Amino acid sequence: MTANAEWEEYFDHFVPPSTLQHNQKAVQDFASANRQIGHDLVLITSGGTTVPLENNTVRFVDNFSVGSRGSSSAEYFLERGYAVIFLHRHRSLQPFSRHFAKDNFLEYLHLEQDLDGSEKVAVKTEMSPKLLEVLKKYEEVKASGRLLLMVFTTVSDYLFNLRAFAEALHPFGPHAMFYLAAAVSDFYVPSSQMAKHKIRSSNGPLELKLQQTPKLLSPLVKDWATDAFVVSFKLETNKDIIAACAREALDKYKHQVVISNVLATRRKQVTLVTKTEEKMLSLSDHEFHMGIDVEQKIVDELLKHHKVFIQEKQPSRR
Ligand code: PAZ
Repeated sequence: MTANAEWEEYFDHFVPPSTLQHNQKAVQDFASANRQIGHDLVLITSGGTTVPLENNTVRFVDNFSVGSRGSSSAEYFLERGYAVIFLHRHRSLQPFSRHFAKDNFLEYLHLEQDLDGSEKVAVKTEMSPKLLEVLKKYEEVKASGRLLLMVFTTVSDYLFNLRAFAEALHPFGPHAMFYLAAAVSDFYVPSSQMAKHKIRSSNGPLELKLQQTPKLLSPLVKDWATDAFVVSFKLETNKDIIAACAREALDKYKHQVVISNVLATRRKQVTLVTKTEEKMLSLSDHEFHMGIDVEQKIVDELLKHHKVFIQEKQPSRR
């Protein structure tokens, strides 16, 4: 079966999200407005996908991804002047608010008495500097109109959105980057084979047979986003096979960059793989403890590649 036929069959199994057209238009408008004022574009995908087991979903298969990579990268792309479409798993980490995700926000606040004796909520003095720093950046980004948030939950919603957004970004050719950090399920249950209602435990043990999700890089590179700069991520748990897996993906799909990472060390070290080079990007222990994000290094390295890519695609504008 061709990649295209596989995809048509996949999409036939699912109902598109009701917001799809509206969201596609929002991406189109956002991208046009930002390109008009010279911003390059990046579509970041972030977080894990769910695979529902029932149409009225109570149970689903999930994965570990919390959206650290995507949300942190979004901040660095914004800092470097990009306009960011942040397609993320509902309730996963988001740029800026990620800095407080592990905290109980009530611990940032206390009660104060106004002059008239009434109570009001105020920020604790010791919490103020961190809040102020992040809030300032967040407000600036909001005012600049360079961040568009979009959500998904299930693997099929993710794929419908990705295809629609890739089509919306197609007119912007090499100025659009795809930064595919989401952990997308390789398996799914076709909706025709899903139970309509909550599966009853009284029926005994549950046997599941999941179908294989077609690889999205193939149609993305060949059909949906033919002129864009595409960066995929490859995660493995076995460090001995990661380099070969990343190279294999690049050879197979012929996109621009694979970023490989190993589950246990992903916060400190990744390898950026292109047709001609392999470059390890890592944090020293000191950098890690200072709270530096490896995503800063990833984004800075990618921007160099993206710049060259744009120049090569549009030599007359050099
Ligand atoms: O979301 P997170 O920060 O917890 O994890 C990031 C990641 C490991 C999901 C990402 O770096 C990645 O490798 N994504 C692609 C996974 C894959 O499909 O191989």
